[in-house]
Formats: sequence, C-alpha cells, structure tokens
Amino acid sequence: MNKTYRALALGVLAVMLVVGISAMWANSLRTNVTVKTGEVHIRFDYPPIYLDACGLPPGYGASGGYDYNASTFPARGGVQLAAPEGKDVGCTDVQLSDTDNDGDYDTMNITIHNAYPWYYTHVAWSVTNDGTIPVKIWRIIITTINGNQTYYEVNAAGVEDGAYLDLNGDGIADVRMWWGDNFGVQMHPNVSLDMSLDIVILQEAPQNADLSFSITLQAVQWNEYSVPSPE
Ligand SMILES: [Ca+2]
Ligand SMILES: [Ca+2]
Ligand SMILES: [Ca+2]
Repeated sequence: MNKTYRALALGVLAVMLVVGISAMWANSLRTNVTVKTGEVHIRFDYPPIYLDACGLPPGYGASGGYDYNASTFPARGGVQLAAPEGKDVGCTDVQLSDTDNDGDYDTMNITIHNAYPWYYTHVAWSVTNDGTIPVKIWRIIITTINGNQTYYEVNAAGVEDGAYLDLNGDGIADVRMWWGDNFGVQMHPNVSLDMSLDIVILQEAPQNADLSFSITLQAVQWNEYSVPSPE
C-alpha cells in the first residue's frame, strides 16, 4: 500500500470512529430524556371522616347522631358550636368515587339530609400524592347536582370568610363553607396531607330537600403554583 492509499484508509477509519461515537452519544441522550418524564397525580384516601354520619346508632361516637348547630359565623377556625341538644333531625353522608376507573378515588360526594338553618357539619379527609413528582394542591372544584361547576383558588378570603354556595341552582346561596389546611403546601410523592371543610346551612336553603355536591381537587407541579394576592 503506497502512502496515498494508507492516508486515505486512516482518514476513512477516523471518520467511522467519529460517526460511531456520535451515534452512541445521541442514543444515551435520548434515553435520559425518556427516564425523566414524570406524572402529576393525587388521590383521596379512604375513608373520609365526618361529623353526624347518617345511620349511626344512638349513643355512637362523640355526638351520638345528635345534630350540631352553629350559633355564630365568625372566621374559620372559630366557628361557634352549640352543644348537641339531643335532637337528631339531619345527618351527613360522604362517599368517595372513582369516576375515571383508574383505581384511585378522585371525587368526594357530600349529601346533607333533612337539614335546617344553622345545621353544622365538618368533613375531613386525607390526600396522597401517588404521582412521581412533588405537587401542590391548588384549587377546589365544586360540582352541584345541576352540573354547575365552581372553581375556588384557595386564598385568604376563602379560608377566613367562607364561600357562599348555591347548591340547587335557584340563584340563592344555601350553605356557607370554609375550607382549610394544606392548600399550597408542597407534597412529595407518597406523602399524605390532611384537609377539611366546615359547612353551615343558611336561612334561604330549600325545605324538605337533600343538599348534594361533589368535590374534586386540582394539583399542579410544585413550581407552577401561584396564589392570587388576598383582596
Ligand atoms: Ca344528626
Ligand atoms: Ca380515579
Ligand atoms: Ca339555592
């Protein structure tokens, strides 16, 4: 082999090596991108805990099925309750459902039966981050029986003053609701946080009617969370 052919052969070999190395780098980069894809997902944990559950036998639990009544409407955290007076007229029912059949509870259905003005109830639950990246719970979505949806970004006004909700679609608020605990708190994968609601029936609520609504929660990737400034 003369010098010209030898130089040409080495040049081809060098090009082949460079192409080979480039191909390997491209493969490893592609693999890394795939591995880093995450998922935002949360679920309601079973069971929820709530006051004055329907179907409790007399004498069971703290209230024995006797109704609680709110005597004033102060800020959340200070709802004044009259002691149960031995009346069991209304009751509260809370059920979780899996509306998209993925094996996780995503919706909480609350029904207040045979209630009357100043009837008070409380619902507490736990939420787990079963996705793969940290999230924050951002909004609460309330759906009433006629399909109307209301979105609440939880801010100081919602927590302290409560929200007025029209549950039967007649344009008049039927309940006042306060929510609290752990909105906007960073939740790592496999971590659970407790949350709760306080509900008081208003004077304008319909008589002889069950009041129903459902709740879903919206979580966002932890670094996409923002809260509007309090009004
Ligand atoms: Ca009761
Ligand atoms: Ca589900
Ligand atoms: Ca109404």
